[in-house]
Amino acid sequence: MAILNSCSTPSQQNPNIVIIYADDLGIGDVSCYQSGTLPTPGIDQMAAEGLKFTNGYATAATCTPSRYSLLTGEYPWRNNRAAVLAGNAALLIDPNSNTLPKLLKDNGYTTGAVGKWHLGLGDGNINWNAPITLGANEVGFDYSYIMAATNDRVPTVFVEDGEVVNLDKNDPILVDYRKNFEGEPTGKDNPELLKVHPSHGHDMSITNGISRIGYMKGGKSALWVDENMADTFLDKAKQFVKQNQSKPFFLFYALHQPHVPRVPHQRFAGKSGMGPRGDAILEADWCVSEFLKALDEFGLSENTLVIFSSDNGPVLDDGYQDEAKELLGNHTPWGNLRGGKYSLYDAGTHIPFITRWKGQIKPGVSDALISQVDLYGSLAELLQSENKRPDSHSLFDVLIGKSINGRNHHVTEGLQGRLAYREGDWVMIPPHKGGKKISWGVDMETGFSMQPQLYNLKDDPSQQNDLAEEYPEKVDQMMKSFEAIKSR
Ligand code: NG6
Ligand code: CA
Repeated sequence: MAILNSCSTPSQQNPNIVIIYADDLGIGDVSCYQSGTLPTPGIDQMAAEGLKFTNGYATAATCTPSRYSLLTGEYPWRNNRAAVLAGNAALLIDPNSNTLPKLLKDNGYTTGAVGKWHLGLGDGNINWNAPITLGANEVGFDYSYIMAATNDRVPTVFVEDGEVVNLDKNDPILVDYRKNFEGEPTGKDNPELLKVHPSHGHDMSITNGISRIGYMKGGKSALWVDENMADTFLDKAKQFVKQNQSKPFFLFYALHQPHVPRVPHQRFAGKSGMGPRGDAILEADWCVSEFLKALDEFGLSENTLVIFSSDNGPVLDDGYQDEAKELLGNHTPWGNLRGGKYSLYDAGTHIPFITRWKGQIKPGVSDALISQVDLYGSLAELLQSENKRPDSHSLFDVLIGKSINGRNHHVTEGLQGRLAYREGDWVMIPPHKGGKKISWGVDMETGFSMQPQLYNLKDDPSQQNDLAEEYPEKVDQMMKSFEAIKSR
């Protein structure tokens, strides 16, 4: 792989790798993809200095499966446990499997994970009051500072290298996803204790005036304050870079915004005019900008490949009354695409995807089809290591803008493991049983239909014209290719 400048010497170290990964951020939420409504100057600047992909994909329209793919290079539906996990679910990634952080570690990188995890911890019977021996560190991260699951799930604590941060051993944490602990308040029974109210679900244990999914008791000194979460993760991310700046490092910096509950710091509250969802995006954008500033200050921007993306598409009401829909105005988080989080339509997985490596990536736009599942194979290519993951294509030249030959097909996952298949500009959604709209409070199309659907994204990015009846041979051909990939 010829990635070195003519002035580089062969002994130059490999670039640092940083993945900044937003949570539920839509392609239309980023102003370099769709300008005019919500300004994201930090992400825009990264795009202006790097490569903006117009066909970048997550593998799934929900979090856990997308993260699984990104960190393993394997499609999530090959692992039947890769679904949205509870906060007490066991570690999803097999510690003996090939992972992106292990690949980098094996090639001399120091590896770190900061932010949202949502890939399970422990063996399914986790004791939060003892060192957790199955987690981020066991799948290849030398350092981890993570939220246990999601910001709307208990336990509402951070875990650093397998230990709950600030835990008082005399106030142990108990977690249960089926029943409450006697005498503990819940959002359902004690709405008077809430500052943010649920719209659906999210009415169980209360932390920081916000009820969550799941029940917990204890751990008072360890509970997070949502308003400070962005600052905490940013500090930890910067610290990791500072401490490891003299050797190659890999950082997975997983932002928690704009996933619910959207509770940004006071500095951002009310700033977007779109309510907490817009404010949380401004905060996320600020985090990106501050992080990139830190890279500059450490003199690392010319030696660091930064990849920015989101785990799935956008959603408005995802379970809290935060006026995301009411205050949206003309803003369209899904851009001109159909669907969003949970959906098999394009906006479920067609997300912002930007790479920046100053001095190496020529600023521009790439229309190449690329998926987060390709990061494993592409970085293996950079490191001249074997790509041990057949789902992951080796697209390093595409990632850095030296080639526009991306993948020509991609499988995406919606709700309940249901899949869609893209090939070139075509998307074929096989027949799936189930309602056309999500059955709980989220206003979102599932993409399910008993008939196969066929769309041409080039002519019809909004997926308004189902061409399946007009092109039955195309449906057949795509169904065969899709089945072949699935059974590989
Ligand atoms: C759903 C939650 C939603 C969100 C999602 C996972 C309810 C009613 N809804 O079950 O709020 O947490 O799971 O989001 O509980 S993800 O981005 O982590 O996949
Ligand atoms: Ca998500």
